[in-house]
Amino acid sequence: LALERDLRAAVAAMDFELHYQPKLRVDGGLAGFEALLRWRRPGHGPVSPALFIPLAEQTGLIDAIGTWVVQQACAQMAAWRDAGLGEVPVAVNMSTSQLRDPGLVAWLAGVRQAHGIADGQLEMEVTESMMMDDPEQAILSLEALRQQGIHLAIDDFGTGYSSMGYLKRIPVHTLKLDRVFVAQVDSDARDADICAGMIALAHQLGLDVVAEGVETDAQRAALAARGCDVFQGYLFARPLPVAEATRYLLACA
Ligand code: G
Ligand code: G
Ligand code: MN
Ligand code: NA
Repeated sequence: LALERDLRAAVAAMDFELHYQPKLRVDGGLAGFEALLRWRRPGHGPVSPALFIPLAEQTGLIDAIGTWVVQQACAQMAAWRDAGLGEVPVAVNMSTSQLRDPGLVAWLAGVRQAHGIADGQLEMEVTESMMMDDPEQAILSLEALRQQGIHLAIDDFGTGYSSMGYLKRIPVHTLKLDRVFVAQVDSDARDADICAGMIALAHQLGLDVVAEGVETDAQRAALAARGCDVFQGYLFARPLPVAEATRYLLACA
């Protein structure tokens, strides 16, 4: 396939970029960035990771991509720190095959050490469905990551298949409320109740809650009223190229 051929070429040249989307606390302070992969396919323009990540997973290209993403994110955190912009937490998205790699924990410790990344500063987002393939193995992997100082979040929370029984055993710090619940939190009483319930549940379990896809101030206010800790979405900023993310940090300082 032409798409696969072009993706292989992009991986060979590591012709990708990370964009950084801010996450803000209730008080407006920066909680960190989510790193999101971007690929400009020659002759076609930007291709959504929602399209090429599944292809990368099928073809095994994801391992090289995932390695690059972590190294790139850590190098950027170090660059911001060295520029006097502070230690900014960065979250990367993980694929199932990365989580299954028995060498992941040791490799990550090496990358963090090489860039001097402190405990808790590198975050990893995993989805519920990733964990449900093999929950026992996933719980062990996540526990090892957590013990190594990686901050863990469940992405797209509420859209997967995880049972409440696993939730109490999954060693994560943060739940990210999927944007399907956020979209009408200010206008649909059931969505508002679902968000309130998920936030209360997370807090009961000692987890922070990040709302994804916050696009309006009414959504932000409705979530804040229900105790949401952190907000991410176009209301604040789109995923930003490095230069813009750096300007964003300078404006925060
Ligand atoms: O940025 P965008 O909304 O287009 O991302 C679409 C999907 O691609 C999201 O589900 C996001 O989690 C995923 N994604 C973005 N960057 C990465 C990445 O570096 N690795 C993996 N595995 N998924 C990513
Ligand atoms: O699955 P994951 O949460 O990693 O996906 C994040 C995706 O959501 C990114 O592709 C990002 O571009 C997108 N995104 C971020 N903020 C918003 C928003 O406010 N609205 C919408 N529709 N998408 C968003
Ligand atoms: Mn994510
Ligand atoms: Na999500």
